[in-house]
Amino acid sequence: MSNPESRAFSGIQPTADSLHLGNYLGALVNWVAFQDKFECVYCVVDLHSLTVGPDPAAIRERTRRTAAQMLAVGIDPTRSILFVQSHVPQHTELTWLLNCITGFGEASRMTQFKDKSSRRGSEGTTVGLFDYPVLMAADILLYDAAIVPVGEDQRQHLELSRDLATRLNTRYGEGTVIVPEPYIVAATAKIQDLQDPTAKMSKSGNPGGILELLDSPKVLAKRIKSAVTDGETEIRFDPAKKPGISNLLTIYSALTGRSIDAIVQEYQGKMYGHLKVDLAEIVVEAFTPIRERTEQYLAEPETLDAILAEGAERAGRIAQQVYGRVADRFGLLPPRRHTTSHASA
Ligand code: ATP
Ligand code: LTN
Repeated sequence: MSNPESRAFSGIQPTADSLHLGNYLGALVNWVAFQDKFECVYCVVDLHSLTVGPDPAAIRERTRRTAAQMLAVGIDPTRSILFVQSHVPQHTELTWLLNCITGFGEASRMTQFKDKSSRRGSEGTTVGLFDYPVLMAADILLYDAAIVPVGEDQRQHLELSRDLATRLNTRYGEGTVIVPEPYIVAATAKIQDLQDPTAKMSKSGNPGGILELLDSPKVLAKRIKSAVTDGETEIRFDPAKKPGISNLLTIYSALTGRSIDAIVQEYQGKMYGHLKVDLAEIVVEAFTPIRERTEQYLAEPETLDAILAEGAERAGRIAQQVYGRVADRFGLLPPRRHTTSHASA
């Protein structure tokens, strides 16, 4: 493998049938661009999704669908490694080692855990949910990743990964693992819910408020046309006072590469409806090829599974080596290959 100093790692949970515009602009677009600069490792983190407990058929289906959409947006399996987390057993093995150096209090301070566990109550909260950020740290450290592109919501988890990496290097010697740097995508990539533009567009949000990559053109157009705006008529970028229109302008700008100022200029004196019709066309144009490519991959599950198998093999080679190094420093006796057979002697 080439220079690990320039390796990037990121992961996405297979928790929905379709990814949405927020995932696309906030994560995937960057992941695709990263391929020109780094050696990239991208993972469908199915083990993480078990913490929300979907049914087995759904998780299997969504794992394939998520991978298919990653390929469809331009993750190139000849340049990057694309694989499924549970196919590489070292993720859970390294998690155990990291568990043993993670403070209980430290893990208890994770805000995502606090939010989710307070909603579920202590009986509904699993040890898996508590351990989620440690598994995430294992994902990253296992590939000697130097850079991790994630959304703002993952900043605290990344900080824990860095703390654990530093602790490993202090306790077990420099070079045990690489301390990863987060790459938090710019604020403009934060996409809001179309029905409630003060909340982020989210899988678990309002179904009418999200634009899914796999939605039909008709549904996409309908959702944009019914996006919540405001009682004024002026098209202007002002996220505090005009969150709905500002969100539509952000989407327009991100998908066309044009500046918000130029777009505002163009729509001066025009009605909201006009902006929405044009934006619907832009979104449909951007999503249609992605939907079609995804459908092709899903129609050929053997091809998709072969790509994931190759990805797991390549990922496994790195993971095995890094895990071996860390386990050795922890003092675990390395397993030796069995050469002479005592059993048959
Ligand atoms: P949920 O909110 O249901 O937990 P999600 O829709 O936020 O799920 P994740 O799987 O948590 O999706 O996120 C995958 C990636 O997409 C992350 O890097 C996250 O930061 C990014 N992302 C998710 N929603 C948005 C959004 N509205 N705008 C920008 N980026 C987003
Ligand atoms: N927690 C992340 C998904 C995730 C991840 C990772 C991201 C799991 N492991 C490793 C970056 C690196 C999320 O919910 N977006």
